[in-house]
Amino acid sequence: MRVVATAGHVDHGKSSLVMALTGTDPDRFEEEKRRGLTIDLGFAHTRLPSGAAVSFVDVPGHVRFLRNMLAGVGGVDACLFVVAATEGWKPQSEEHLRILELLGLRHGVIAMTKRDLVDDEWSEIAALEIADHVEGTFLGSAPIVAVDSLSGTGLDELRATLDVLVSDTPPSADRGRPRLWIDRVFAPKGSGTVVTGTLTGGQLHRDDLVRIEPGAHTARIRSIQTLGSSVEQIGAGNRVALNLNGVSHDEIARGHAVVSPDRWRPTDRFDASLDVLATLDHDVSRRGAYLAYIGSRELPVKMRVLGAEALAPGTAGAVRLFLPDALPLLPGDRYVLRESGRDETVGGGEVLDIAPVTRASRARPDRSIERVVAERGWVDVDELELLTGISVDPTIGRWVTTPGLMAETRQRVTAAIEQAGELGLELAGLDEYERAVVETLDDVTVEAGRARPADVIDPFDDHPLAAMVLAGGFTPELPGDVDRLAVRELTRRGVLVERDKLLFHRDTVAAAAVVAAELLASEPDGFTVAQFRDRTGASRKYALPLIAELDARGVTRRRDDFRIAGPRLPAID
Ligand SMILES: Nc1nc2c(ncn2[C@@H]2O[C@H](COP(=O)(O)OP(=O)(O)OP(=O)(O)O)[C@@H](O)[C@H]2O)c(=O)[nH]1
Ligand SMILES: [Mg+2]
Repeated sequence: MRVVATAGHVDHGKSSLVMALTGTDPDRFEEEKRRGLTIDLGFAHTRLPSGAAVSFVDVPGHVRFLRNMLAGVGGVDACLFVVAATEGWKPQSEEHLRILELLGLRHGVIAMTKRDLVDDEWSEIAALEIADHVEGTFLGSAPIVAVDSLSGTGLDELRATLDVLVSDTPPSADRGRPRLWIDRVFAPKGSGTVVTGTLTGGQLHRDDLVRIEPGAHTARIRSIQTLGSSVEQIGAGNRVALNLNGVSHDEIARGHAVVSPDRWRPTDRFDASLDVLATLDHDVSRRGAYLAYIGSRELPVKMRVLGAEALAPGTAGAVRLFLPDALPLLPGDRYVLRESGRDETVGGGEVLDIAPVTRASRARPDRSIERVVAERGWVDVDELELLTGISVDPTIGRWVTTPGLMAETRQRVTAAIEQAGELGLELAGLDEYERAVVETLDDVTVEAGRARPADVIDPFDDHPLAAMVLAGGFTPELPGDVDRLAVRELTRRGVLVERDKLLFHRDTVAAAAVVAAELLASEPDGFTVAQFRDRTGASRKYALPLIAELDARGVTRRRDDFRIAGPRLPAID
């Protein structure tokens, strides 16, 4: 499906045309019908001659309801631009076109309505005039179809033109990151909360858990409707109604967004490009009360121009916007900026950085991932994806960094390890990314939580005490004046194991585990301490602590007076 928004000056026939094309009157409210004026968004859908489905979002043309128009056009794929042949190009024809351009819209057709009210010559002139106004914009080569929505003249041609538009407009991209900007909220009696909107970015399924921002409300999708029928799942680029469980209709409103949980990082500030409209008669600076329009949301923002005091009409620059609450945004999202005092559209642009870390005086935002990484030094890959919407391969471990920083960190860590010498460098004292770097160093050995140069032999590896304990096998004897410091270091490294005031070498414990496995091979129901003792030749004094160590390691488990296999029992051939 493609979602197409109407656009154009008040009374030029947008709603009448949607009605003529779909059979549905998009003016939903009694007041709209009575006054013949669209106030809020309307929705209708139809199938084109090719069978392709198209959904219309019908917007109001009156300047007083511009905010509703703005709420309707975020997320649409294309536009049906309406100009009445009788009146020609008018202020909101111009403003709507500017807004659609600022939102990055690329596709559309032009309907010249009220063809029946003018003669042929006027019609020709009116069409030329429209072509003049759209020249150089995304509608520059759009077909202009003359119609009379009341009698139906020209509608077949318009339908055929819409079919071409639909096939020329790429489907809304699926980035595995669904987001639905809510444009309506209902609370039908006895059945949860229903929200509608244009789904972009990914799919939603019945029973999915979703989050609603701002506020991080969690809800479950009870059912999904599109084109008037229920579906199990729905993809990007569709008009969708969701029935939600777990969130009350008074907690959410137009402008909130339904998103997949944990795939978004809501933010209350972002850096963005700002294209200032050439028609503005003053510079744009931080002074002024601004409203930003993003998705279906209108919100008051504070603004800072980056790298300049002000931006002149017709120029482009960068700004930092501060929002009153946190929205799920990504680089590439478009916004429109209006000044509420003067009630005029100032410009708009593209979100560049949803979590700026550089001071505003020095920030030079763009969409490059390299900049995001360079500004942070080391970034977790998942974090980077939340920040940019793009998944990249980690440089090392689960970290992304710049080649320069990688080389510098390798150098620094290598130097620290060399300096630590024989005892080694304690890894617990390093940052997580530094530990990841240690693992890539060739001439470094890591043992018992310490890293040391590979050519340095661990003085504790063949410590005389360890050798003595090992030589004692299952019945190690120790001198009375044992070096406690050495014992502590050797047990900390796992070379020796201390139990019931006895010391065993780790190789002896491993041998005991093999004995246990052998015993269990012939006694699958379990073996006794006596059997273990006979097999190892160790007295109870040694056998009991050894078995206790095996139990503690999960090699064996105790059941009554027997030992049975534990999860870590070694395999024997
Ligand atoms: N004769 C004639 N009248 C038309 C045509 N299209 C619309 N009208 C009339 O023009 C008036 C305005 O039409 P709407 O469809 O409400 O205009 P709109 O653009 O939706 O207006 P807003 O939504 O308020 O901006 C109505 O009285 C329509 O009957 C047309 O093609 N021919
Ligand atoms: Mg209307």
